Amino acid sequence: MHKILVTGASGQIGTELVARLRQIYNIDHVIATDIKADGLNESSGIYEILDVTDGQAMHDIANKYQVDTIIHLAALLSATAEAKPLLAWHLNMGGLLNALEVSKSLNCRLFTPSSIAAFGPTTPKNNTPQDTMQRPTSMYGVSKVSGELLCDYYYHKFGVDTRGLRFPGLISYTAPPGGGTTDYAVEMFYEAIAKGSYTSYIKQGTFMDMMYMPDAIEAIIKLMEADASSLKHRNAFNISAMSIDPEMIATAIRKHIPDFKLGYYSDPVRQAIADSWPDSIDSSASKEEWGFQAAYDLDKMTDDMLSHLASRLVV
Ligand code: VAH
Repeated sequence: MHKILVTGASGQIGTELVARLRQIYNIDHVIATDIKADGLNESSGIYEILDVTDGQAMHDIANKYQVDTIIHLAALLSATAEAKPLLAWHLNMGGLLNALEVSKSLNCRLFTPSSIAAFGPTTPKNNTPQDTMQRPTSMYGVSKVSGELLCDYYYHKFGVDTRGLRFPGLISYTAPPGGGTTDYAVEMFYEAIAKGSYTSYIKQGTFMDMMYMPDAIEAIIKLMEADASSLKHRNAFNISAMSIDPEMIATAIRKHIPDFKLGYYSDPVRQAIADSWPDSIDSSASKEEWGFQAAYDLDKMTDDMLSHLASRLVV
C-alpha cells in the first residue's frame, strides 16, 4: 500500500487529486502539503505546511511519514511565470530538484507534471508527436522542458522511478486555476452560470488541448500504477482529451444556456503564449504504454461542469 506525499495540494490539480487518493488508499497514507495554511482546516486528513524550495523540510516530512511516492505539483503556471520569470525558475526548478533529491535519498517514486507548454513555435502544431522538437519560448515552458530532462536524468543516472505527463489545459469546478493561459476555459463556465456571458482574452480560432480534471486525476494514478516494464517513455507523456477553441466551448454551453454570449478582448501576453503551443497533440504513446483513455469529451464535460456549478453558484 503506497504512502504518498503531495506538494501543491491546495492547487487546482492537488485539491482533487488528494481527495481521490484518500478514497483509493488509506486516508493516513496521503500526506497533503502546501505553502498555504488554508488547507489545514479544510483537509480531512494529514496536512503539513511545506515550502518546496526548502529541501530539508521536504526530506523531513517525507521521512517522518515514510512515504514511497512523491507527487510534486507545486509550481507557477504560464502567465504568472511570464510576469515573474526569476521566481518561476527558482520555484519550478528549485522545488523539482528538491523533490528529485528527496526521492533519490529515500527511494521514492516521483510524479511531476509537464505540459503542452514544453513545446514551442517550431514544434509541429497538429497531432504533435510524443518525440519531437521542444523549443518553448515561455519561462514556464523552459521550466517544463528542463524538468522533463532533469527527471529523465535522475532515472537514467540514479535509478529514481520518475514519471510525468504533458498536461493540456485542465478544466475543473473544485479549485479555480491560478495564473494559467488556459484559465479562460474554466472562467467561461463560471461566468456562464453567474452572468450568462463571458469575455475571452484568448482569440476565436486559437485551438489548444484541454482535459476535464477527473480524467487528469485518473491518468496520474494509472501512470503511477503502471508496470515500469511497459514504459518506453517516462518524462513526459503526451495526453489530451480534446482540441478546442473559445467558440467550441460557447457552442457546448449554449446547449444548456441558449442565450449565452461570448465576447473577446486583447491580452497580448497570454495570446502569444497560447499561439506558441500546439493546436493538438498525439496521445498514442500514453494509450499504448499504460492504457490512457479519456472519459470526458467537450459535451460530457460541459454537462458535468454546468450542473455542479449551477448547484453551487446559484444561491
Ligand atoms: C497554464 N494551465 O495555462 C496551465 C497549463 C497547458 C496549460 O500548463 O499555464
